[in-house]
Amino acid sequence: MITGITWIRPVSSATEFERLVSFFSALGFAPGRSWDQPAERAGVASRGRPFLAPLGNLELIDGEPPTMKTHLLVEVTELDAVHEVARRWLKQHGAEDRIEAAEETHWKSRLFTVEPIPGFKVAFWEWSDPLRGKAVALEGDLGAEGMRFAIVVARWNAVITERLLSGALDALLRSGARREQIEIARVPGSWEIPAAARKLAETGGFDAVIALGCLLRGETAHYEAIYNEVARGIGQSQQETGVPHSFGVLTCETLEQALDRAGLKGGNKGFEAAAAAIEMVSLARKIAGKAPTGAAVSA
Ligand code: DLZ
Repeated sequence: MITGITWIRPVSSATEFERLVSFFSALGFAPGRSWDQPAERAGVASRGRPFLAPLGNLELIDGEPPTMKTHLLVEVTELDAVHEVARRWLKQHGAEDRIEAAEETHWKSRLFTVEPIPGFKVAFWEWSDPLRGKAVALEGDLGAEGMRFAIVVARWNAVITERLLSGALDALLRSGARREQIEIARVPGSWEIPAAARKLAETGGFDAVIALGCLLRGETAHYEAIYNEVARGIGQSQQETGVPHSFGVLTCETLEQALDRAGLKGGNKGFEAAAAAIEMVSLARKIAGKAPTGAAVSA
């Protein structure tokens, strides 16, 4: 039984590797289970960073139309938003000229090609027919231009929470938020997050609140009680203020597990929480835009 396809893309240097990891992360690919093989085991050190997509397929092509000369073809929704993220990434890496404008194809879709590193072309495309290939659903985008965020970060286990904060800022700034539109509030521990989150939400000055903390079971008396209360408090603040709150409070058995989720093997949950916040603000705005005249939907 065939269960999946993995397209292996060897790279020629560590720099190229880091660049591609950065590029695909910026584009919003979900990270898979990464691996690092020490030299002692296989004679040469190696590492892998998989990126996941909901669907994959192998397509053999005869005749090779020009658009198929790329090395990787990625189907997306919101092509223009993806183009903008890719363009910004290239600008940051001094390679603005390695992206093409999106163009119509002969197969009822739009497509653009980008070259994150010389010689490696990736094409992103979307169906032109709005109902084809797209989820028939309201969905938030990942563009954060013009959005205002409050981040509440606990000082307890700062070695973890500072990493979550860096991840969250990275996600917001890379998605187009401006630093002056991000307020950071520090609280002693996770227990204090809900109260601060609520105060910030109630000011009306923020489109979303991002909660970052870290509870370690082994080191936290009444771990379950604290965790439940923190989760409940953040949820309650979200429901009662109507301001989206994203949940970036790690609950781990050990410090090692927490480190994995704060930027090592398990991605960065601060980054993910910030991305969720952006998406929810965008979704709220779309829902507000759909409301019939006179209906009260607050974004
Ligand atoms: C007291 C405490 C303990 C034991 N463990 C943690 C933890 O793992 N993570 C965390 O964010 N905070 C912890 N705290 C502190 C409480 O959240 C709170 O700040 C204090 O009890 C003061 O109210």
